[in-house]
Amino acid sequence: MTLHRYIVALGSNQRHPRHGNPSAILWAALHEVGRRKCRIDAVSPTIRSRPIGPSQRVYCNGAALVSTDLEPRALLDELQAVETLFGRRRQGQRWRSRTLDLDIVMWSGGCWADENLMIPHPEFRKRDFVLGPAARIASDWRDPITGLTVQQLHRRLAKGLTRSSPPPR
Ligand code: A4P
Ligand code: MG
Repeated sequence: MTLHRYIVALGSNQRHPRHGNPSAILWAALHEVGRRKCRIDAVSPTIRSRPIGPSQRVYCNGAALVSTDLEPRALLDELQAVETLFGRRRQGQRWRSRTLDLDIVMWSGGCWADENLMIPHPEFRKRDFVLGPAARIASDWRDPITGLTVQQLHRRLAKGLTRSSPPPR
């Protein structure tokens, strides 16, 4: 049995009737992930970020380091089950408001690509709301595509060397 390590990005921009505001949702969701064959090794502080895409509501974002023997597809199934448990509806517009989004950013196995899953997450290098939190817990992880560390990617984005969105007002 091999133990794999993952960076998981968390996002929410909608209240949940029981768990409350987006920040509380992220913490409750991590607790739930931790009950599903996953160990939560580190959690970043959460941040508020301006929405990318059609939704108008500010997001709460964070990142976690997860250890598990689950392969990427099996972990994605668990993460999507947690999203559903937290009231996420998948039908309709892409990037609509959501109570919970759990994305796999990177894993210790390098690259993964099939019809349902791509690792590293194809957008993560452009997203301050992913790189900022990830840099707090996994700064020296190396992107297998560019060869740059999370911290280097974050600095490049901050210097405007990668296309990004502005921080929230
Ligand atoms: N999928 C492929 N690769 C991955 C991966 N590495 N991790 C597939 C997770 N899922 C992956 O995702 C659609 C499909 O992507 C999944 O079924 C899976 O098979 P989804 O979560 O169902 O739908 P989505 O989230 O609306 O689409 P997508 O493309 O994942 O959107 P993103 O990239 O998650 O962006 N603005 C701010 N400030 N903060 C945010 O967190 N998030 C989004 C959503 C838009 N704007 C945002 C934020
Ligand atoms: Mg997603």
